[in-house]
Amino acid sequence: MRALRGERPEITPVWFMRQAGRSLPEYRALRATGGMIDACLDPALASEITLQPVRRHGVDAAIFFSDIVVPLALVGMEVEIAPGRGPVFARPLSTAAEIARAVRIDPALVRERGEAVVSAVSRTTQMLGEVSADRGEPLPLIGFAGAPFTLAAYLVEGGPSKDHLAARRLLHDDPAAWHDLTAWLAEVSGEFLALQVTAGASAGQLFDSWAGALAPHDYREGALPASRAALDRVRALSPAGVGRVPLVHFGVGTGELLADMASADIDAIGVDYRVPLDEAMRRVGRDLTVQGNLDPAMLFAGEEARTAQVHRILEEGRHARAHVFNLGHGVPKDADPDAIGAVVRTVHDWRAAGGQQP
Ligand code: 1CP
Repeated sequence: MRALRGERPEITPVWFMRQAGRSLPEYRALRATGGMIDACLDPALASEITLQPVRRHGVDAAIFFSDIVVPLALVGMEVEIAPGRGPVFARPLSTAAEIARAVRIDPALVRERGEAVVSAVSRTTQMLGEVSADRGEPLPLIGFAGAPFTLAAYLVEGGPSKDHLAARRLLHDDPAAWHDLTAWLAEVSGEFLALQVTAGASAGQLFDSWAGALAPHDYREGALPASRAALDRVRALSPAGVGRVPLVHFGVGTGELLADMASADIDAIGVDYRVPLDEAMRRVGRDLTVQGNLDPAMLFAGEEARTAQVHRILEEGRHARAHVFNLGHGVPKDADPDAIGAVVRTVHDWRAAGGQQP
């Protein structure tokens, strides 16, 4: 939390996107039966899964076990997370008429029907307090939501796609429908993140995983305004001062978008593995904390190569006011959990190994 707020703690903190999930045998055991969305809305299961990587890897934060499409399920959209594939919608929003109908759904339903999310978050923060009783301060829970563009990419297409062509097409073909859709998604997703923060999450991350599919101009016109609106929904809860909830903005393939993404009211910028952190901060051009950015493929490399890359990234992270170590995208499902734990130790031992001299 101190790093997100801009201090530089003696030890660089580390967590991993997708640290909970299929890379862990204990996760696979718990998730052997039942659908993914049902699991997200089961407070006992969701809190236990959130804690699994904390216990195993010794990371410095938990990320709430849920999914970016959960708020859409809460407002009544028929969505399933197909194993090995991702979110699939029974009725994609591919026409202006379908969009016009969908955006009449009241985003407040996320809060009204989100009791399971509230209960999962408060259960999780309580469990985190217990596992970190000897740390002086409780381990933070990071809440999250999907950015409107990334959610629209699934909704318009009806499921995962490689190039998000249907969404990009709608953006150009019917800017008014696109605007209505993303403005509505900003409220739905902002409400989901606000719900987690109100229930006790310490920080929030907006995932715009597929923003890198957009040219900078289209990102600025067609995606950023709705992302700002989603973040502002959370910011309105704790505008400034000690109660300010740090917000992280992350996307993949966003080398050309970093300055625009950083222009939102955020505390940290998440950088994928394609841009070195020092170069990323040059592009950001303002004083933010940086988060990232080990190539997830390095989890499959030999120890020597992996350690060298972790050290390089820690050095590059010194160009920002503070650094939160992470991967450049999520943990791959077949990653070796021991490699993840080894990265945590390398990050935590870096100062002792001669890095970050005063
Ligand atoms: O049944 C399963 O185990 C399915 C795998 C899985 C898991 C573990 C999915 C399906 N979602 C999740 C949880 C999840 N999703 C988390 C939890 C916590 C953690 O990080 O440990 C988070 C933060 C997400 C967010 C999410 N879902 C994103 C943004 C992050 C990213 O990876 O870019 C996206 C794009 C999704 C959609 C999604 N959900 C699941 C899959 C396989 C996908 C991606 C599909 C695609 O490639 O389009």
